Amino acid sequence: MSGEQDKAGAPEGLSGEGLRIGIVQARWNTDIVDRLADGVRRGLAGLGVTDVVEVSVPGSFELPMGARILATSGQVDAIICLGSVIRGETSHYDIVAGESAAGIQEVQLSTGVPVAFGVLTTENEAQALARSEGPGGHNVGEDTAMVAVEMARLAERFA
Ligand code: DLZ
Repeated sequence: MSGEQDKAGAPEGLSGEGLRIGIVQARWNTDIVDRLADGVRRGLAGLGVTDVVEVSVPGSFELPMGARILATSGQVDAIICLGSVIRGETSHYDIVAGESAAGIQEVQLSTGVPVAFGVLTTENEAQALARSEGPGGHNVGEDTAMVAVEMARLAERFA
């Protein structure tokens, strides 16, 4: 089982000042996704990011397309995709979760714009709530803020 000790820590002195970060948010399970977005905003603010562009898409399946639109616009340094896919009674869960993850990876590799994966894929709502907590708690959105800033800085260094 994974715990806090498995999380990547922030590199020394990481700062997001001057970066523009895009957030693409799915509108399925909005109660959970809104909590993730709060975590992202907290994380970005803590790293000094003040320039944030926020858009939404219907569901997690559309996150890769939303990310591609932002990535190819040339207007953002990194993107964070947020969604919550909760297992139901059909195989839809696997399709939506798998396509979302594969599509997001494809967008960042093909465009060169970092895209952080902030999509919760859980068995139930309780698991999703436990990963989208308020200040001081576990919030995957907050983690992705650090990922987006770190990867934007890496891309910038070798541009
Ligand atoms: C259809 C669907 C289902 C069953 N479950 C979810 C989910 O748990 N989380 C989510 O973000 N989206 C879900 N969707 C919607 C798909 O992502 C997509 O929006 C539709 O299939 C239309 O393309």
